[in-house]
Amino acid sequence: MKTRESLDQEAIRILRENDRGGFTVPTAGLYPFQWLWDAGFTALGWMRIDEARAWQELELLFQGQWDSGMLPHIVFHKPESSYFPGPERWGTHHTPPTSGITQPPVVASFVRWMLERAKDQALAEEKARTLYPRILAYHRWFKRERDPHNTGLMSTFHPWESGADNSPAWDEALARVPVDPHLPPYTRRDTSHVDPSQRPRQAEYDRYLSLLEIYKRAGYDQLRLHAECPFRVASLLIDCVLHRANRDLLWLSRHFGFGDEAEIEGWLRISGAAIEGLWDAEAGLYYNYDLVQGAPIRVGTNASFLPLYAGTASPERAERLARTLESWGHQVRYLVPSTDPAHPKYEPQRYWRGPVWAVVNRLVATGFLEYGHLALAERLRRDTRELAELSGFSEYYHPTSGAGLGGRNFSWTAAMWLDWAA
Ligand code: 9YW
Repeated sequence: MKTRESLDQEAIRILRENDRGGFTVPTAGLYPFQWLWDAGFTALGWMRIDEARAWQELELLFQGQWDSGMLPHIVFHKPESSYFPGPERWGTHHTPPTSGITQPPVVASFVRWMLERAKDQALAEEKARTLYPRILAYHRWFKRERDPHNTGLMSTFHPWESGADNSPAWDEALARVPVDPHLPPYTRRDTSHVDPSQRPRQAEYDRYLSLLEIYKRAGYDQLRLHAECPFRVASLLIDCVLHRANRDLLWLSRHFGFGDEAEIEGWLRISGAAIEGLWDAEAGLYYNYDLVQGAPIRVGTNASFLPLYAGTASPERAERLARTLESWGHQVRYLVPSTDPAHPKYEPQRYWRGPVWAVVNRLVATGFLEYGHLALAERLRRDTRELAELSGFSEYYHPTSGAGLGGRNFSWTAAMWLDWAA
C-alpha cells in the first residue's frame, strides 16, 4: 500500500517523464504520441503542477487540427516506430502528421474547468480565449459532418473514435465489417508491450485496419463515409461528452461575449432529446445505438451512466442509474467496470471489456455528484484512489482484484490522481 505523499510524487514524476517537450505521451513505448482525450485529462493533471504547461498541452493538440475543423485522435508530433498504425498507414498527408478520426471531445469542458480553477487568471483568460474559435470549429465540424441529417446523434465511424476500442458494445457492428482481402500486411506492436490477454483480439485488429482502408479510399470525405463506412454507431462516449462540451462552449461564448449562443443552443436542444432517446427503462441505463441496424446495442458499459455527465437525464432516471450502478457494485470490488459484470461478454482483464478506467470514473462521478448522489460519487472517487494505492498508475485495473493492467506509468491515470482522486 503506497502513501498519499509517495503517490503525489510518483504522479508528478510520471507526467514529467512522459513529457516530450509540450505534449505528454500516454505511456512510453506503447503509446508514444499525443492522443486527443488523453491530452484533455492530462492537462487537468498539469494544472496542479504547472499551469503554463497545462495550456501548452492543448495548444499542441490543436496543431493537429484539420482545415475542416476536425481534431484528430492522434497527433504524430515526432517519428516513433514503437506504435502501429503510424502516420504512413493513416496516409492523411497532414502537417504535422495525424490520424484521420476523432475521439471523445472533452476539450471545451476541461478548458472551462481550467479557467475556473486557474491561479493565473490572466494567463487562463488569454489561453481560453485563443482556444475558443478552434474548439467552435471542431464542434461545427461534428454537427456538419457527423450529423448531416440533424438527428442529434453523431455518427461514430470507428471503435477507436469512441475511446473504448474493444468494448463488447461494438462486437456485432464490427463483425459486419468485412476484412479487406487486400489488407496490406502488418505487425501489431501493442502485444509486444502488453500481455495479449489484456488487449483486443486479432480478428478485431484486422477489422480496425480494414476500416482505415475504407477511409483512405474515400479520401477521408466524411459525407461519403456516411454511405460507405460499414461501421456506424452512436457512441455514448462521443455524444454525452459532446453534449456537455457544447454546454461549456456556450458558457465560454457568454463569458467572452463571442455571440455564438443561438447556434450552440440549437445543437443542445436536439442532442439532449436524442440522448434521452437512448434510455432503456427495463435495464435502468442508457445504451449505445447501431446506426446501420437502427437498433439499440443492449450491452451496459461504463458509458451507460454518462447522460448524467451530459446533464440530460431527469432526476428520476438519475435515481434509477444509481440503483443500477449499486447493483454492479455488489458484483465487483471496484467501480466502474467498463462492461456490466453480469453480461456474458464481461472479461475483467481485457481492456474495455471489463477493467476499470480512472478517466471514465472521473466523468461518471462528476455526473452523480451534480445530480446530488454524493455517496455514490464519493465511492467512485475512493475506489479510484484505492486502486492507485494498491497498484500504482496503470492504464486500467481489474475490478475484483484491483491488479494494474495494460500500460504502466500512465499519464491520464496519474493526472486523475492529482486532479481528483487523491
Ligand atoms: C490504441 C491512449 C489511448 C486512449 C484510448 C485507448 C487506447 C490506443 O489508448 O487506444 O492503440 O489502441 O483505448 O481510449 O486514448 O491512452
